[in-house]
Amino acid sequence: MASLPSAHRTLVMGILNVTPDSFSDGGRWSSTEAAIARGIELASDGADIVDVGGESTRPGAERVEPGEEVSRVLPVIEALANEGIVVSVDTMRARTARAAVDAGACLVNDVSGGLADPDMARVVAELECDYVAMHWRAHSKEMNAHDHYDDVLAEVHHELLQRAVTLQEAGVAPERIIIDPGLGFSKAGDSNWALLAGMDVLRGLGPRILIGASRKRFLGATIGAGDGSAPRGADDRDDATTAVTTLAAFHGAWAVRVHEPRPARDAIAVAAAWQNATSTPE
Ligand code: PMM
Repeated sequence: MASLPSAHRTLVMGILNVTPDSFSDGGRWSSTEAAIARGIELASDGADIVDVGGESTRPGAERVEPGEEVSRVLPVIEALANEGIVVSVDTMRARTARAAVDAGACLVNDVSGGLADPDMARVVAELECDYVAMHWRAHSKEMNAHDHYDDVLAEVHHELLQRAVTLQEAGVAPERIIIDPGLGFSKAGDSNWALLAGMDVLRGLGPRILIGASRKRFLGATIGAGDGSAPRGADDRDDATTAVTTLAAFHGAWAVRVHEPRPARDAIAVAAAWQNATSTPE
């Protein structure tokens, strides 16, 4: 199995949705050939990891049949892994995770943090692979009904801690777990900013934090609404995404999950240069 690159800087996870209906790139890479070509392009644009998903998680999305999910992602994962590309699988299903790791994926990215499939924790423990535990409360159809918090940072921290404990009880090694606050998943507008600002608190759960802000709605609301204008559409949120990447890298994120790796790599280089100059004055 390929392994994750070492993290001497914030890593870039490139998004590859092999779906007809994801919110920003749905349908663009839904054929196997187009998806493989895009995966190779993501890697040559600077993605350290290519994250292959076969099920849309946009709010309101219907679930895809397990067999359909596997047939979307497996040939793509196999082809990219054969090219020497480091691949993760974006799935909530233990069976898909196992098939993906057998096909060459080295990281399971589970937006449900193990809540959607009771077999996930055990299977990940058996596979001995790295695992992203994202904060999640409900499937896409109901997620917006679960976005109330009295103290979003404290509650997300608490719920992620519960996930980490359950995963470890099932045998997942603590150093395998990557924590993700789940921006946009049962989170309305400002809750996302509170979680980004609280990254240091979340790091108490584990040293590796993954941030997935790319093109998300809360960015569109922030950059569009400031002057009273309408929120920006998903196709006009890349500069805001890059701004988040810069700040996330500056604050020590392990990785960012993005649609466009090139500006992310530039942002990470800038943040690192700033940080190095700050910590080692001449
Ligand atoms: N967001 C989406 C899908 N998968 N995985 C992780 N770990 N973190 C995220 O924030 C995340 C994810 C939804 O975004 P997309 O439709 O652009 O992939």
